[in-house]
Amino acid sequence: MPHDGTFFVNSAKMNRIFDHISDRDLRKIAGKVASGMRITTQEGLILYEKGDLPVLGLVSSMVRKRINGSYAYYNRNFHIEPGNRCIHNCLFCSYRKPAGHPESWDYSHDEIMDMVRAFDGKNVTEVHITGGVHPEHDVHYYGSLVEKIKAHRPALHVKAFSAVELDHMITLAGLSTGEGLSLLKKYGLDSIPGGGAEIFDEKLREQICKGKTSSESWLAIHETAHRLGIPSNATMLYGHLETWNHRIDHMNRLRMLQDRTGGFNAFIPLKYRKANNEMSQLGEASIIEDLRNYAVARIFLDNIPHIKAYWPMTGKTVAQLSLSFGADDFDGTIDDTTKIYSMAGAEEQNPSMTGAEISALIAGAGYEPVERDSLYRRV
Ligand code: V47
Repeated sequence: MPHDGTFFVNSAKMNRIFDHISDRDLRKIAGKVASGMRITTQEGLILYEKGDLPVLGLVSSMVRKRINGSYAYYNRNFHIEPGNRCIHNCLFCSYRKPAGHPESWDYSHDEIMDMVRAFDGKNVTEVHITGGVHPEHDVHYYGSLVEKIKAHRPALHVKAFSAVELDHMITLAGLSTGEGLSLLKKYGLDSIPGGGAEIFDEKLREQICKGKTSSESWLAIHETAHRLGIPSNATMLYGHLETWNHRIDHMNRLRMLQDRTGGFNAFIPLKYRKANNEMSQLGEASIIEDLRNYAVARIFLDNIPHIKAYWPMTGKTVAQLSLSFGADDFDGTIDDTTKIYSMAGAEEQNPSMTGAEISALIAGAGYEPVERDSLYRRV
């Protein structure tokens, strides 16, 4: 992990800078973070309640620099979304369509393999596979898909299936979580994306995605994966009905799990996007709140190495700005292969960037672009 250690050595100097923070609580938290201490849930809440952009930018950048130096990462990836039929009916979702709907799709293994072959000869390193929770397809069905992809392109990292998809496909086959994940690992699954976490508070979850995989199960699936040597990501859907307390509670459950396993690579705040779903009346969080949220996440989650600004969801400019509020990862080149956020009204209707374009955005914000693989090793 690159870091120059100056934050510890120069903490007296930092404390002089902190004298300019007028709020006493924020000044105390800044000092604590500068000396490398973990903040409490109460202090996390204070950051949300009182932290303005300059203070949160300063404090989150200390943590960012300690963990990731001035590097900002990206990879060369593409997505496959096998289908958008789903057994769940989450109110925030613009993606799910019933079978027979003009906007619904359900690709066969052959069709999916054609999508994989379309990248033959292109230097992508990762495929990200997620979709709706199909009523009938079990872990053997998806495992054999992973096996075919790996047989065709062994070096391609397969990051696939949110915990919610895993929950259903493994249960359908009558297996335990450990058995199902071991099977998928044998077939070639390399890591698990962070979707389906939404917001862990049980009451709120009941309101926005009733009946979906519980918070406890989501966490248990990731914990089991980590213990089997399968790393994963974690997300948080924000900017809907939740309070700052709910966000801190969500991140605290992730921080506790990460203390036990160390298996999370990245945390990805996902801003609720309002188009074409049943919560549109709520509107969307402001860009200022997006940046504040990246910063609090970076400060609070001191044990998750990377904070991802998922640009197809944020848009390019907010992703670029977020690098000064704790984020250090842009996700990847995407190549116009995902519809989840375009269907929910994101600015990027056909998300696609070259490595050079991402590098230019990163350099333009004053950071050093690093092409990474899926495990954050330099390519
Ligand atoms: O779980 C769905 C979210 C997630 C909306 O691990 C919405 O690298 C906002 O998890 N507004 C799926 N968010 C996407 C996901 C993801 C994306 C990029 C990278 C990684 C990774 C994971 O999308 C869902 C849900 O929380 N979502 N609808 C919406 N209207």
